[in-house]
Amino acid sequence: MEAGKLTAKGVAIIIGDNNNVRGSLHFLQHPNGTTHVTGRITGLSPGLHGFHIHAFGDTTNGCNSTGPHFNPLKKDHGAPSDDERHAGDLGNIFAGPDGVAEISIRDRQIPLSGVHSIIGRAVVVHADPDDLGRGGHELSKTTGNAGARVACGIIGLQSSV
Ligand SMILES: [Cu+2]
Ligand SMILES: [Zn+2]
Repeated sequence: MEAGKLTAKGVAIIIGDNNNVRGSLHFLQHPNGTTHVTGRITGLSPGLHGFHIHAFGDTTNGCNSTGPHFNPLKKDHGAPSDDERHAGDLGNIFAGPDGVAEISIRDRQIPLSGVHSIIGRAVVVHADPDDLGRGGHELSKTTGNAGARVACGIIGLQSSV
């Protein structure tokens, strides 16, 4: 973000790996450091789906090449409200019976500028609920045991004008 500019904006187009999941997400970083993520994803199975920022904006092998959860502070997986969490841990999104998830998430650990910027990384939607680190599964502290990666998109900078 350039000096004097109050906000930064990002956008990600979400596309499914071998399924009909589609969507778009907008990212708006406020001057106080909070980033607001909004958007709509369709084609999901009803219920909760793990929702994360993964480390790499690389979809050469579909969503599997986006790497692990974005974790610049080397912490364990957790809930968005936890101190012990990956920066990329945004919890779950909820799809209604129609398979549509309306998203509005505010978070302080996903800036669009600076050394921990999420620009150029990926948003990933999972098949299963994220257990927020509390499930007692061997994957709870790394991935929240959220299952397969059903869709993803690379976060790009968007014009602030
Ligand atoms: Cu994930
Ligand atoms: Zn995580």
